[in-house]
Amino acid sequence: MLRVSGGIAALLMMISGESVASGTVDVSLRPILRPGSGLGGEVVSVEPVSAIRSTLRPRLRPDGFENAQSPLVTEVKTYPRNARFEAWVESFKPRAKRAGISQGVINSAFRGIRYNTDVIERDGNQAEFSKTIWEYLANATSAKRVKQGKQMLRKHKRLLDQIERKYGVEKEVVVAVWGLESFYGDLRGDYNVIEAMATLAYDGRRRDFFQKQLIAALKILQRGDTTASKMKGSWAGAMGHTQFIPTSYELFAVDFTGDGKRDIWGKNPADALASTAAYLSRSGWRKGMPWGVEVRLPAGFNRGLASRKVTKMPSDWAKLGIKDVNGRAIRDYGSASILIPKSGRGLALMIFAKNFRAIERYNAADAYVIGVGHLSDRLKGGAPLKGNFKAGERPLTEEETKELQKHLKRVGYPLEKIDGKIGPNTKKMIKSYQSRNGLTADGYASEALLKHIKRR
Ligand SMILES: [Ca+2]
Repeated sequence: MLRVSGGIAALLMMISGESVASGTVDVSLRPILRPGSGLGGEVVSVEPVSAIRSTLRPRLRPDGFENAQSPLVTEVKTYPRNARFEAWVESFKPRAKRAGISQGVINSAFRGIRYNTDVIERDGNQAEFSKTIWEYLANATSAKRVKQGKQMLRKHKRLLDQIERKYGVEKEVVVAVWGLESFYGDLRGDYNVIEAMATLAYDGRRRDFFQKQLIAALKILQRGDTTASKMKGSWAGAMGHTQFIPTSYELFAVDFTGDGKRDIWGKNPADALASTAAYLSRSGWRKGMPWGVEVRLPAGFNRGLASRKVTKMPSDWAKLGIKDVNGRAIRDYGSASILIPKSGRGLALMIFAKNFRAIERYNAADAYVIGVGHLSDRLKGGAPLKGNFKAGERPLTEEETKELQKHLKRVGYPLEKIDGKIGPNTKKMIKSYQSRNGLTADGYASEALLKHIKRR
């Protein structure tokens, strides 16, 4: 299972919050994986990806299983002054100056910023629960996200075609990242990035990391890409349409519109989408190669071969009986591994090293990579993943989850929202229902569970 950190803020994940070391999650990535948008999400932790333990973009979108659709924060809050924080800011200024930031930029960037208690609350709030890849995918490739993604492909066709030609990354992949990171620009975050980074650099759990982000953010202002007041992002500093953290921005952002500014924050998504394509391209993306293909494993398959360390050409995998879910041989696109995600329940994939890794650099959680990859396939008109389930084990779709929630309510559980999403609350109620009815209390929303509750 994916460990999801929820509550006001946190996703490490693959399912939203963007990684953990011991056992399941890479602890070092945790803070980074936190909810990028600050819009009220949860962070999901996923088991570490064997090959890559770090990522430049630590967040696991979509952030909010519970609150994915929460509105942008519009209210401007004023936080009380905090003398210690202000003293820290003063002590940080000479450091910024030594890093090459001008006094003028330093003065204007820090003017009026306060110790942001909301950021600290989000950083500290992590109610953990488990989510399977299927539950993550139900949200990542929800009907609404797929539909809106197709609309975006039409609306921005010219731009996306240009970006695809220039960077060699399929437009559906770029749009899938956009869809998971900010719901196509709807959830870009409304925190003052300098204030949020300074708060976390002063008082967070990863001070060194956020001090680097703060310096990088100041460099962005110094270069004139945007102004302090327009540099908005998530509480964890993920900025713009595709949620770049400042250090990733410094490495990969591009000016696609040609106005001299790399503007990933404004309404026009051109620079942000081109920056994402540039990021994937420079991370080794190969156009025309899949990120992964769902497979059926033959009976008696040696699961020890399902390892990132074991790579073969698809034709060699085919000799071991591995074909796609329709029984067809998979073309020799390149070297591939078999991935059976821990929380996947019936999911098996052939993953192509180059492209899987390129998405991993955006976020190392398996769930995230599969979410982006599968959403891109759906945007191309591909079919939902099928899985290979025993009777009754199939996970519920979004619509079926709504139905389950209605039944939970009917039998007396105080469910507030019928939203088709499995969040910590719904999961708790499922577990309670299961244990009261003598079922395995694993919180897993399966076809069999829906059947069971319908009979009640
Ligand atoms: Ca520009």
